[in-house]
Amino acid sequence: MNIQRALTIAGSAARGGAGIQADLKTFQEFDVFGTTAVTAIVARNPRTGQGIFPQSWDAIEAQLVTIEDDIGVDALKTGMLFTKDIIEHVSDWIKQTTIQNIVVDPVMIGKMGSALLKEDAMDAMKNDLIPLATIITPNMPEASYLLDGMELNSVDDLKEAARRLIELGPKFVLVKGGRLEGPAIDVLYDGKQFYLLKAPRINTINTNGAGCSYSAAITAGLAKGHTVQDAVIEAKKFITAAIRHSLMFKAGVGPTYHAAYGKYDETGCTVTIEQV
Ligand code: PXL
Repeated sequence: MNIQRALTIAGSAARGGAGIQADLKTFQEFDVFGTTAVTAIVARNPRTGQGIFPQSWDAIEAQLVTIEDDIGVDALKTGMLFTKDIIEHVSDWIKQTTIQNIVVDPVMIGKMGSALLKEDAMDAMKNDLIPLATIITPNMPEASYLLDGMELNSVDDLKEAARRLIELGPKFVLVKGGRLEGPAIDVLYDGKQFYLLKAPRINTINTNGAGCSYSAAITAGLAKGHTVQDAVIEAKKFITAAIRHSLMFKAGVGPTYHAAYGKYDETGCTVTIEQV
């Protein structure tokens, strides 16, 4: 059987809705074989305090080498990398591979409030990792941090942020407008052309892991050889269904439901993509 392979280099989110766990569940939904390099273990709740346990570079490298030698990689994504040291090592590792499809989700703060990137790691994110990316997928706070505090309040601001972020060197920028009011609009930019992706807004607070899952869905599409535009449209439909059917268990911000698209949400949603 011929199946494409997607690697996630990210943190383990014990609650199951974000991080590595979200990525693997998403890869499975897209019929892509998922592999993982865990950068840190995150288990944060009111009783565990910060609850972040970074892994040594030796441990991360061992995972990457095993995956590279034994399985192979058609596309990879990065999620929580946490430290400058990990970002620098991961960037160096990517450079010595021939992997072409690289999704960088510049994870900074989790919806459960965890600081998932150290402050002194921002320069390495901007200068070492982002230039290697096929696409970066910041949400509004992340775009703002990457752009020295630029304020984002409108779709025009998302476009301006994308214009500035493309200067860092990725091939595509997807700035996600989830925090605006009205429909859920994301801006995709390739340095020449803007595409607006529009989906209905779903009113729920249970969106833990939505960004991880969205970027994992894009990674799966790229692994299958889809264009970036096609991968992003499909991923937007997937994440909209996952948010529409999001879950609430005992406490905290609930996770999105990765199995929703196409199973419990037959029609998905209408995502329009408009060249502007
Ligand atoms: O959703 C951001 C995120 C990324 N990675 C890990 C996380 C979270 C949020 O909870 O735990 C490991």
